[in-house]
Amino acid sequence: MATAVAPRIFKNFINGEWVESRSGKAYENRNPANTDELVGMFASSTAEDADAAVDAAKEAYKSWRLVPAPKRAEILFRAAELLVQRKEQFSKDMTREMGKVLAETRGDVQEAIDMTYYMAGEGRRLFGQTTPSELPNKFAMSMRQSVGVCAMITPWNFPMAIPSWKIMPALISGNTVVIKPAQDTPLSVYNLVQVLTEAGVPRGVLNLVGGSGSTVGAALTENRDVPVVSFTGSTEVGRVISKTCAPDFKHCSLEMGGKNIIVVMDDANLDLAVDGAVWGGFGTTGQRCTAASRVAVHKSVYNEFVSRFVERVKSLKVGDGLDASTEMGPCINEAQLKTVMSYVEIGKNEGAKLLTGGNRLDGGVYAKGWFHEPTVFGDCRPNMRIAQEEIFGPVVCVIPIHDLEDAIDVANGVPYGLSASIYTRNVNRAFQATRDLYTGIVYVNAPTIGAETHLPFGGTKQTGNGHREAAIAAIDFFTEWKTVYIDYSDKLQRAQIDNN
Ligand code: UN1
Repeated sequence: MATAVAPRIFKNFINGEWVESRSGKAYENRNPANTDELVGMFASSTAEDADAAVDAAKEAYKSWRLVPAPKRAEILFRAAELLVQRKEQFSKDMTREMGKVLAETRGDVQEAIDMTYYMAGEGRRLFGQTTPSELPNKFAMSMRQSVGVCAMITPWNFPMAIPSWKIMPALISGNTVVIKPAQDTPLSVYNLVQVLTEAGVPRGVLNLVGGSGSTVGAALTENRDVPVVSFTGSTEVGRVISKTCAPDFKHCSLEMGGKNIIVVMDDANLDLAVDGAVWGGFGTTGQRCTAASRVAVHKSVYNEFVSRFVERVKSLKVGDGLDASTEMGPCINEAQLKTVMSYVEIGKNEGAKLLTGGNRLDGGVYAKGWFHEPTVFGDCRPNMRIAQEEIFGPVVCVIPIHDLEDAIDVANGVPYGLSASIYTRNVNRAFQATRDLYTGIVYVNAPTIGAETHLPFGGTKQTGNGHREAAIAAIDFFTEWKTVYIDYSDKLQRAQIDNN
């Protein structure tokens, strides 16, 4: 549909200025609930744009690393306050480009606010240790030091929260940043960068380069002036980034796929478990790394749980996330919708029982969007592809289990290890599951989603590469330890040799 107003063009932000890409090209960002709506045109950048941003960040690092951390924190505090003021507008922008419902985009912006305040607070901590030396008249301490230019490649499902998980700890630690937002959701990162700039982040400290992963992302990860790379996205791309970073020993943090599970035991509060499975499975249209795409249910409550769960899922209202009555929005784009549809076919062919959903929603209010019915497969075997592979859409597999040991085997029997949950009223089982679930996050009597910014976020196995985001763990990634010994004895003292 032709629009009377020319679409807004969003440029790159390099060295404190909004500049066009050297390619002179821009791509369209459209609303996944209504593809007639053009959110804006965004720079389609080249490798040279990425390199220019790295050069700016490298230059700015010289002075930014010397700004006292409490002063850096003041900028972050101001940014957090601007985010609070603009929360509603930014949430609407996000729903328009990403599709998730307004309540959830408000949550996403809130998560960025929380992270910004939290990391601002770290500006007056960033603690190291002092400890007695083993030798007399010698002082020993450890302190954190910044690393340099950090490249960030961020996903579309949490368009502001996840960039904030990376930008805020990097900045408070004294690093500079080049961020490449997901092509589907760049506006939210523009909004975040705008706010940080208004709050006083100096030129060159924070740079934004839009475009594809294969061009901009690759250029950033290959650039030898980038010692730190932080990526959230697919395991497939994470593996490529890991290999690119290896020869130069770049610090590389990867947050990747999940195949998370909710375990429902025979003593669970079933109403609560149903609430959790609906929210965990279909919140964000199942497009969370933490989505509860598997629900393992004790055989003695299986039928009861399944009938209540399916009834609830059938009643979910799918639609435009800006409509207050909508409970589940569209898939992010056509490719994602097609992935979902292909997994529905895979599930049927594998013999899983389609209990509800299974179709694309088309026609009428759905005609212009990438909508899919919330879908539940029952009687799934744990080794089915739909129960093993990350779908990243509104598809939940229900798996019958016999006891806790069986549940834990099923839970751990996937290539990923992000989040797991158990519903039980038995404290022994709760603790046993907490101990034995090999994931980065465990919930008891709550779904697999709902991580808070001051606790570590990340996963085991093919979900990650050992790092964690958020919390102090993020500071650990964006700094290096420096151990300092000061000998004031005025003589040579040999550690391990002169101390007996
Ligand atoms: C993600 O799943 O991609 O815990 C991030 C949660 C959110 C973050 C999710 N706070 O679900």
